[in-house]
Amino acid sequence: MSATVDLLRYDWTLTEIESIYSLPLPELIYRAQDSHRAYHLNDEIQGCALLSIKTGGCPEDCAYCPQSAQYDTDTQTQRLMTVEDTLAKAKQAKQEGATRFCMGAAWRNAPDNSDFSRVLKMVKGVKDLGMEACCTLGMLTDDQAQALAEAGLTAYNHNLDTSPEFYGNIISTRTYEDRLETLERVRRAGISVCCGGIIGMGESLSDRYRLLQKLAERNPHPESVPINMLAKVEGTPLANQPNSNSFELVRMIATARIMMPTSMVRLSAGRSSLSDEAQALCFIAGANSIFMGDILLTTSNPSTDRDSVLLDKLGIKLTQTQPQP
Ligand code: SAM
Ligand code: DTB
Ligand code: SF4
Repeated sequence: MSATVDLLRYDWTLTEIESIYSLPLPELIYRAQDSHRAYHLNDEIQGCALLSIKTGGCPEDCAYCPQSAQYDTDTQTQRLMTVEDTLAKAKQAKQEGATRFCMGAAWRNAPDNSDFSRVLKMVKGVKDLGMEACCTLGMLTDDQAQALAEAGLTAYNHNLDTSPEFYGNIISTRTYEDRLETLERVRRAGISVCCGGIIGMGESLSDRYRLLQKLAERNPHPESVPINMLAKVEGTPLANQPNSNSFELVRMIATARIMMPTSMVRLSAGRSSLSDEAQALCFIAGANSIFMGDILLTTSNPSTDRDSVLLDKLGIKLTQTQPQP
């Protein structure tokens, strides 16, 4: 372990976080690299695939989300996919180099009916392919978390999205506390936690520091921290937000990397609006995972071909083996 990487910390103060985030960029990158190299390979990132298994018609009002039934977007509502179609997508993703398969459903909470049993079958099937299986289905009960664990689920994605203070500007239909409870249930069931947030929703710098503080105060840290840049979608209340600048994303990633050095930091939504150079900076700042494939859940993402050209140019390869989550 590098001398400058101390034991993991859960008590970062806002002043400390601010002073890291606002370092001169070369110094910030230097420190992020130091943390990154202590726990991760520098020439490898994980390829993940994302599939929307149930699309649109969601009763929640998350202001960023094209799948909320409360906004008039172009998203076509689709019922839960079949196990067979889902596993065909997972196989294809594996062939394209993904080692983790994430299934997203536009639900307020996971249902207690045959749809949930179907999701359990999907999880088992993905694991049988030798891939990590991740789900994001909204809020969970203890029993549902336990059932997902028994089906072999590797990780559950449930984001804090932003600071507790800004949260109410973005979502009114469920509370920050609800989210923390689901995260607790996931942890108690022994499933690894994937939890991150979004930048570019009109939040202040302090809101970003608070988000990072709330993520890093969790003990253990979330094993996986997706950092999303808002994908602006026509019809959502955030459609006309100004573009965030890619250096802010780089700073967010680097700060997350320094505060949670052992976690996977995932460069998630927003990649299609980044230049090759900005993506390279994100990897140098400690991002070690991307979503592969033309679409995320409903919005666009760079093609696998474009990604492989970029990774070749950077001398970075996709992880071949299943890393620990
Ligand atoms: N309905 C479930 C839930 O919200 O927990 C799961 C799916 S939801 C789409 C998963 C996450 O995707 C959200 O918490 C949010 O962080 C992210 N997300 C959704 N729409 C986004 C957008 N337009 N831009 C960036 N991130 C987005
Ligand atoms: C996460 O933090 N980002 C992914 C994953 N978790 C589920 C979702 C991004 C969604 C972007 C908007 C869309 O494509 O609909
Ligand atoms: Fe529904 Fe999830 Fe979209 Fe919120 S983010 S509206 S809960 S699908």
